[in-house]
Amino acid sequence: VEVEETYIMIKPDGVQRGLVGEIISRFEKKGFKLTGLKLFQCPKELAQEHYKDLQSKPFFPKLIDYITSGPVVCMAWEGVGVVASARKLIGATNPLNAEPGTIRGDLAVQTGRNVVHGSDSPENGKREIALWFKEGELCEWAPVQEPWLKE
Ligand code: YYY
Ligand code: MG
Repeated sequence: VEVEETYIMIKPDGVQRGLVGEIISRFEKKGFKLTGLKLFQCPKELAQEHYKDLQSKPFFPKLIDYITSGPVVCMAWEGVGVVASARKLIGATNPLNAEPGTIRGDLAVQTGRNVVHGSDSPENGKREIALWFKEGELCEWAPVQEPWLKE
């Protein structure tokens, strides 16, 4: 498994419910590297571009209203196998099917209020980070804990 990048976003319900610290800490404690972080009010056009693969779904308009209903927390995370691992930490799309111990399993009840987004492939990780972050908003840095995370 390679070093990958993933785009993680705390959705407006996660921000409104005061879950920002709790959600960030799950990725931080796991040992992934944070390379980008901001609070952001997302314009409609960006939400539509982000979810363009779901354009034809009946829930698309509702999804766009939800994502643009308040500030979101945009994050870029880096690490070995981070894309699939972050999806595991997040849990199933429908929080009622998400395992206890996952973010959605522990903190949410409805698909339309599932508190967090995670990229579904390394390609989409790169695409989404480029979409949500500008040049200069990402940091390349070496965490001091690195030798204690990698053999
Ligand atoms: O990647 P993930 O967020 O787990 O699910 P997707 O199938 O990519 O759908 C994106 C987003 O759309 C989901 O997090 C909530 C919303 N949604 C919905 O409101 N109703 C559905 N039946 C399916 C998805
Ligand atoms: Mg998805």
